[in-house]
Amino acid sequence: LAPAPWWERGVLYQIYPRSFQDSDGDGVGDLAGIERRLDYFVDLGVDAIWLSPIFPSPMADFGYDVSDYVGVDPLFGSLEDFDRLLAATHRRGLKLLLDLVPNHSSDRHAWFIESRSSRDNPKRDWYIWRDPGPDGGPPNNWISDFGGSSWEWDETTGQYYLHAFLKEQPDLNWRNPEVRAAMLDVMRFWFDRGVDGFRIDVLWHMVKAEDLRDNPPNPDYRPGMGDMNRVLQLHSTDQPEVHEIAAEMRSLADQFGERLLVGEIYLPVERLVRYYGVDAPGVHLPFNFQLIDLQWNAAAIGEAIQRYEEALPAGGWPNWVLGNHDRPRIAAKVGEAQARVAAVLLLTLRGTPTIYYGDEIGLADVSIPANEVKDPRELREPGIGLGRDPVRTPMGWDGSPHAGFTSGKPWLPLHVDWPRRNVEAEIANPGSMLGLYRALLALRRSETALSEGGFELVNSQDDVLAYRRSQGDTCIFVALNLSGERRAITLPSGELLLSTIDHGESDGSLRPNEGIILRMAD
Ligand code: TEU
Repeated sequence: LAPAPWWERGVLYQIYPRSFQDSDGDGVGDLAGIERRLDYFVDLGVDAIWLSPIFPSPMADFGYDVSDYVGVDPLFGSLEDFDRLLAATHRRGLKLLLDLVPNHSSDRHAWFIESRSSRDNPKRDWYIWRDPGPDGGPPNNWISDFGGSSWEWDETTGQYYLHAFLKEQPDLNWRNPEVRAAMLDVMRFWFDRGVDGFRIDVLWHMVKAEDLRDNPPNPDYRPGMGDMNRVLQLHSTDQPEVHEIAAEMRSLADQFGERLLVGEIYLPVERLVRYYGVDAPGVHLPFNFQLIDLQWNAAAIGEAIQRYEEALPAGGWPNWVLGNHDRPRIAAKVGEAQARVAAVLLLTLRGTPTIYYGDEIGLADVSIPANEVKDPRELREPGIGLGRDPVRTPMGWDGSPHAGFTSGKPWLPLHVDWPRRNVEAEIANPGSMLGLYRALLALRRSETALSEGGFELVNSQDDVLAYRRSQGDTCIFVALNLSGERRAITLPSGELLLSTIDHGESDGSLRPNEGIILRMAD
């Protein structure tokens, strides 16, 4: 049997580069800063780092608006800095993934500047241009993820262009073969440099229904849900042809050996798993956001795990994640004590886990004073909780000013408890969140049943999630109390390997917010 590829055994770690480590005092993290922290990942025990976009960008959406796909924004460094970071990453046996944003470019990208210059420009059809609808307004009722119509009127050429996100992020026309070829060249450029793979931004958005017909209204829409939810994104996303693109990207990646493609896809599981490949292999890991989206409840999570495992196609490898730069942090969602249980869940389920930077020190959402808000999403629809700044605040490293993140003024405020919630302080305290993550990652490495073994759900009732992970003669038992109260449970006999709380004498029950891992006696 061939050994499993690195990304099946490994653990991914997402870095939001603006907020990880600054090296030049401008208050914004950069590549040289990340390079300085590489040993942190080795000590933590993760296998790969994924960088949110580092390409040149006007930063209307903090790098998810790319104006040059084959460079590095000066804010983060240079291409030379990147090569140095990549080499240093590889020297430590770590992998590095970039965040490709192929659905849309910046409106300042040379392609779009050409495209909007005239109706007969050769790049006109690289983006999605349409005449006004019958009433003289936008061509259809599609709504941007950041609120308002998805269409922006362009005075010069008298047409509208489509943007699923900000108007500064025009959607590329992936039905145009030149666009496909250009973006595959971009991937080739980075693969040639040695990048180990990509997280692909909004993969499910990349192809739209050819006739651009209206989306149906959302029957569950209530004011306060965010403007984008007024209609269902039925015709603007998840079109059959998107799988051809995923397959093209995959076949390119495969030419470079063991490179990884992770697709960002927010869809129900049955549609999500199609991104493993329909007629040909698709992405290796269609991101599984269920732990982010679901209610934190043993029955719901147990059912979701089962459904997901059953829905996986042959050879499809699962993956799990608790948070990212768009969604509330796990510690904010379930509280700090329960976030420890969540960490055990993430790192003991079957599948590749992704850790969002800062979750391992127990960072929660940081409230941002109104006059310091940076996220365009919050600025467009203020006050309904869509803002993402709270989950993008600087990492806390030590007790020095600004927690060692920067010598200047951090671009977003630090969490208030940084003097004790920081890497240095938590390393000194094995009972800390970081201590727990390190113990879990070490255990996952030594007990291969946890990374490679089979999965069997044992219980998901009465707030307790329990399951077995087994490989050969080894059987690991995981029991998680998802409530803040004591819960009775029949524990198998075996050796206790880990508990989320300092374990006293076991009385055969789980204490409030307790998660345990034991190796079953044979
Ligand atoms: O996010 C895509 C995206 O659609 C999410 O905002 C999603 O709608 C939401 O979390 C689901 O409830 C990606 C990036 O991660 C995000 O930062 C960018 O702003 C966006 O694409 C545009 O590139």
